[in-house]
Amino acid sequence: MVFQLPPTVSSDHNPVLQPNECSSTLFQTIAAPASVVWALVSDFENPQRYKPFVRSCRIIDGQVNQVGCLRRVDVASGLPASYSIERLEILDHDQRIFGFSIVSGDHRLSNYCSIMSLHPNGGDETVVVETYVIDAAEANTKEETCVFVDTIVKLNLRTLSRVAEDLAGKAQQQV
Ligand code: A8S
Repeated sequence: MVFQLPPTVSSDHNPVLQPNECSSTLFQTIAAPASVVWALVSDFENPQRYKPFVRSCRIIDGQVNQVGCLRRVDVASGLPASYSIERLEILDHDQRIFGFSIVSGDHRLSNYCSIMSLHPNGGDETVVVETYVIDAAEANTKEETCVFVDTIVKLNLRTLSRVAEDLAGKAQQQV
């Protein structure tokens, strides 16, 4: 069955782009209830729960999980960057929409912002949709920038799927 994006979030995943920006939308189906996936995604202070490159994270400004708060994310060695400062932009528990932007760091990603929405898909399955927008990196084409970011986001989504499915499996065993 083809997944249909609900009209309420359709504009979030179809951004209007400036000439220097590029964007991509990725989908991940997860065999776990949306509540389990949302608990992981909405925990702004703990991206390391499902982002394998994140080594540690802490809130450096504002109140945890309040829109506008900032986190400092330290990433694993071997990457072309060591840290990133990120702002919580959207946290909608009713519609299960989460958005953040990257405001600084020692990486080359400029004006990155991402929005994720979760969609129960019958049974205990969830479809996660993530759309990001970013400026084409200096000295790179839009395609090169998107290939780099797609690789990271796909890995995050696959890990999210595995962690959520593990949690859901464990939850079932306890019943
Ligand atoms: C996310 C998405 C991205 C994270 C990128 C694109 C990053 O954490 C990594 C390597 C970099 O070069 C940039 O959802 C940065 O986290 C893994 C440090 C920001």
